[in-house]
Amino acid sequence: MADKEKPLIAKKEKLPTNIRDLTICEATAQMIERARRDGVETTWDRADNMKPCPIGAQSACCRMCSMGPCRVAGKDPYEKTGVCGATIDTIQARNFARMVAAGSAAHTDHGMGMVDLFRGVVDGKITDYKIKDVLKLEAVAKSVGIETEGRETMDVARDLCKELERTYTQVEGEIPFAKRVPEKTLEVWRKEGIVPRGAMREIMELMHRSHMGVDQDYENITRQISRTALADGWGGSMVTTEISDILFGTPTPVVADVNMGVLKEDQVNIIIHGHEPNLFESVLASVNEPTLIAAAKAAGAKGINLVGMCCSGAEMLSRHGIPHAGNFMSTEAVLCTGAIDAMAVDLQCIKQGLVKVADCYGTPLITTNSRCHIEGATHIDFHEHSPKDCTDEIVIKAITRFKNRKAVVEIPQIVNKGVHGFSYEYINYMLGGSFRGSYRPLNDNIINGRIRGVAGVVGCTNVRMKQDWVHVELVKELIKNDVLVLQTGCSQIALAKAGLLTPEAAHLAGPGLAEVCETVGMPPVLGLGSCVDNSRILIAASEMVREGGLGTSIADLPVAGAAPEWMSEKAIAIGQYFVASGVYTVFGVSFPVVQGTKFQKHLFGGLEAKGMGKWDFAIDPHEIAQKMIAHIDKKRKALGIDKARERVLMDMADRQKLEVT
Ligand code: NFS
Ligand code: SF4
Repeated sequence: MADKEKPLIAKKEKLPTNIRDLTICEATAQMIERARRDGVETTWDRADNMKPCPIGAQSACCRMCSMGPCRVAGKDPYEKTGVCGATIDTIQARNFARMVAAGSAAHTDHGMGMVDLFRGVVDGKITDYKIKDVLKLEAVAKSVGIETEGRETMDVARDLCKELERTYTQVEGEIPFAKRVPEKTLEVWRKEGIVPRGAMREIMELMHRSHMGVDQDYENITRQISRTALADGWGGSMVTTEISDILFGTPTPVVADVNMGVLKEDQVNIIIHGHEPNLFESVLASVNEPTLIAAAKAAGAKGINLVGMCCSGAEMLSRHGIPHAGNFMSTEAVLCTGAIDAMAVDLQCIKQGLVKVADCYGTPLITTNSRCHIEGATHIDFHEHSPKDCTDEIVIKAITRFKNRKAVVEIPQIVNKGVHGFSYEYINYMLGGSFRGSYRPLNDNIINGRIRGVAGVVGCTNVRMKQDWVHVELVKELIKNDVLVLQTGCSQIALAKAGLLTPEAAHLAGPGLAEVCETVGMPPVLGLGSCVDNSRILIAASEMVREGGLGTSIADLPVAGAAPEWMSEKAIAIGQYFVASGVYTVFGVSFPVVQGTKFQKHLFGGLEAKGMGKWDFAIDPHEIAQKMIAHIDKKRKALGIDKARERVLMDMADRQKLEVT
């Protein structure tokens, strides 16, 4: 019998009617207003007409075979089983498994593409990209045991490429970056039998085991769920980040503009939205082609304005300071400015609804990746061997649209400056100084209590939540309580728009964190890049363990994670690899389990008992903050570094004060 507790879903059948209740992003609100005026349908309209299925939201249905689909929801989910006899726990675990498999496959396939690119560069078959960061190449090579002393860069690169390929294709043994995992954490994984062999193998096995009539023990299924997720976090995603840094440069802090005001009425505006930096890097080269700049000028434009959105946008923002127009929930809205002369997408998080909106405003929507065609969009295939064939054409299409612009242009004049590009390496340097780069000062500040702990606040924005609001409220409360916040993905953009990625935002932090920020000159909220760059958080956590004084495994650290507005399967994969790595992780919106079932309890506590982290769930940002801070304090106590300190609750006056900043 399950506990009779409220289901883990936000009760929102109808969306609020007031646009200001849909989003706190002023530019997006202005564009929703315009879409309504223009009779253009957006996600918000569709969400209003689509009540989320309460059975699906709780993962209480199975459609793994044609004796079903079977629904086992009800007052007591143990009263009924599927036709084959599958229990609620088996059904939920299998559904969760498939989400993790899909999410991990997304990051891992992206990563494998990066290995293909790296191999092409190393073999000299791809000439449009080069190794840009030799220091990073050597550091990564050393971290997996490759000799670098006195060797040619290309020789090291060749060995590294071969070694990293194992992350994907190896069938036996441990993935290369298992070497980076703190020993105690690795011990837990070995005991559980969840050290990933190779990502392809783990994803395949997880798909197999979640097939009808195979693994029907939720605990055993969870083992393979963890193994697969770890193959993503410490494998697919981490390799993606490392190779991207090697080829395109490791980010260092850069001042950049975010929000729709980065669009320019008198320029050719090109938006790149998606996840693969190789496309974006090539478009960057194309927009700097003198012939194309001349063509834009001949068409009457002052220049070409390249702007990013979503994750590859977050990467380009971090690496090169390329302006960013907004996160996932703003991709349709930005088209409503009428100012976009081309939107090129690669893959992941691309709403099919973009086609119609782009059409309404006469914007060419261009797909570029063979994995992602969209009916009604123009497809121009992108190849690393001749990338400019595709990207030059995108620019030409944009110039043509600029020349024939018919849509009335309305650009919300909002720009938020911030500092982005805090890689793991830079945090090392920033805190330790160039001569003794280390995490010692971070650990010391945590031990002496100036910094209470570290939180990763990441992930999507979701139409079922007031866009950006949960992220912003949560982060404000965390920093006010001296918790240093690391960010990636759409969440980072939400906070950038709220002005928190600036050193000046230190005045919103508690006294201890503010002091550290002011001494170092850093913001209290550090932007690390895209979602695959969550691997930078894993590396930072490992380094905190290695530096000493904060326990012996990641599970000992006073750290916590959250994805308060998550929507994609990738987010579930990320959450699971953080949990399996030892991190307490809180998700919002809804959680795909029935409250009170054995599987839910296993995720929300059983794994912690085995030395890993645990999942938790809350919708309200202040409740999420409270849970994260309580966990951080619990860990501080266990480490014996808890000083009597009160949790600061934001009162109304505080909140109003924050709202105007
Ligand atoms: Ni992450 Fe990036 Fe954004 Fe969510 Fe989608 S863009 S990979 S999944 S929505 S943060
Ligand atoms: Fe129903 Fe079992 Fe088939 Fe799932 S696998 S649909 S529970 S009969």
